[in-house]
Order: sequence, then structure tokens, then C-alpha cells
Amino acid sequence: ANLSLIAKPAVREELLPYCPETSPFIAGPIHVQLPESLTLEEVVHKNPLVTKGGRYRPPDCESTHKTAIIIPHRNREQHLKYLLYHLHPFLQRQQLNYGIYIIHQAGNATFNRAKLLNVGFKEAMRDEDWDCLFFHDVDLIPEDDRNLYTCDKFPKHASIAMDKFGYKLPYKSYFGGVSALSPEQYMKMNGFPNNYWGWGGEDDDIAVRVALSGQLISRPSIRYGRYKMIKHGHDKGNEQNPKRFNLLAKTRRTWRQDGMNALQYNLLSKDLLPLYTNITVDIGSEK
Ligand code: UDH
Repeated sequence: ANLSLIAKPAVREELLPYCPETSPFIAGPIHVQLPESLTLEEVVHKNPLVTKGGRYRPPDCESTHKTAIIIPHRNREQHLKYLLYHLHPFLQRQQLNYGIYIIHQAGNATFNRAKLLNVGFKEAMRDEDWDCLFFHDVDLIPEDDRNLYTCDKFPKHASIAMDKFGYKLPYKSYFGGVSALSPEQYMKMNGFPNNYWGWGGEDDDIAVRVALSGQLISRPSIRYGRYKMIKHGHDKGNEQNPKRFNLLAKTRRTWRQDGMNALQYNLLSKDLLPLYTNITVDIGSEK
């Protein structure tokens, strides 16, 4: 047998030095382009070091960060293509050990972003001992790679300067778009709510849970937390949730019962695709 081949993976682990604290590949502002003719095949081609399931480790050093990206999804294939096109190189420039997960809601029931994120957390942690999870809307493209996809001392809200809101926070406790929590931070707040069906409110609920669990919100610099939102209209099956204000008023009483500890779903498939791990899930519908 060829012993040199068999021994190789272990050698890599032992001999690689840790990556530097600041990656030498970080370049700052990104001019986000959305080339009309782009195909997923091209994105695969441009990212030769990404392995099955959308995984990556820096080739020359041992990353000190293991980050999973969790993307809630249904019927946004174009956005997904552009996000992958930008996100893979962005994360590689940061020298992260990372994996990208798409959590695809099966069926036509009303969309439930927060519950999909709970599923993403659970399924990603089954794979790997991630030290940071980035919960990432599919239509937000980061515009500066100094916005590090690593976790902080407190739950982090990363998308603080979106073009759609004039590169400012729309309101002080805004927690929507892109956020990052360590598994410990996430479990401390019992994850996210499962009962927000349709558009709105779940991000505010998450912000309230951060506070109720005794945590603060961490944010990047306003110069770095910049995002371009890909323009889109209203989605079918994600109409404004009329119950969102009533739910939000009760979070203080419900967060310990509704969250990670009450999560129920049916995993339909898990596929290791070239650019991401696709999790298709039946999360049921509003009762
Ligand atoms: N999402 C899907 N499919 C859907 C609905 C939502 O994949 O049908 C995901 C996707 O990751 C999206 C996220 O959930 O980025 C958040 O949903 P959203 O994009 O509807 O929320 P946002 O606040 O949109 O971005 C506001 C409504 C847009 C109407 C603007 C009209 N000018």
C-alpha cells in the first residue's frame, strides 16, 4: 500500500501553523456586482478549494475559527447564486474554516424564517463542533471583508449598515438580516422562536431574547457592517404576519418554552452539493 498517501491528512493537521490573527488577504471595501449571465458552474469553477457540502479550510494554515453559515431559503435561487458567488471568496479571504448550509422550507405553507434557523443550528451542530453560526438572509451581500465572520463576546448583529436603510440602523434594537452567535450564546436564549409564521417580528423577538437571557448585542464598526440587499418584491407565502405584535408582547413569558427545546421538524433530505449543504425540511404549518 502507498503509506505516504494514507499518512497525509494527519501530517497536514500536525504541521500547519495557525493562521495569523489578521488575514493578509483582507482587502476592505468590495464593489458588489451581480453579473447577469453568472451560473452556479462558474461559481464552482472559481472556488476550486471548496469541498463537497460547501466546506473550506485554508490550505496553508490551521484556521482558529470554525464558522457555519445558515441561510433560510425558499424560491430565491437567483439570490442564492449571487450570495454564493460573493460569500465563498469573502470567507476564504478571512482564512476561516467554514461551511455553508441552505435550509430549504419544503411545501407551500407560510414561510417561517426563525424556525428554519433553529433547524439550521441543530443540523449544522450535528456535523461539526462549529464555534460560530452566522444566520444569513439570502439577499444580503457583504460589502467589506473587514466585517469578520467570527463570533464576539455577545450575540452579534452584523448587517447594521444596509443600503436599503441608507447604511444606518433602521432602529436601535434592529437584529434582522445577518447575525452571529456562538452555540453557548444561542442555547442561553433557548435559540429562536418557532411560532412566527410569515413576514416580520421574529428578528425583534430574537433581540428581546438576547436581553432576557442577560446578554448584550455586539456590533461591528459601522464602516464595515455594510450590505447590499438584492432588490426583490414580496414573496408568495410570506405575507405580513398580523400576529407579530401580540407574539412580541408575550416573549417575556414564552421564550423559555418556545425555542430550541420545543423544536420539531421532519428532515426530508440532506445533500452535500458542491457549493453548500442543502437541508430540505418539513417544518409543518401554523396551528
Ligand atoms: N426567504 C426566502 N423565501 C421567501 C421568503 C423569505 O428564502 O419566500 C428568506 C430569505 O433568506 C430572505 C429572508 O428569508 O432574505 C427574509 O425574508 P424577506 O427577504 O422577505 O425579508 P426582507 O425584510 O423583505 O428582506 C422585505 C419585503 C420586501 C418587499 C420590498 C418591496 N420593495
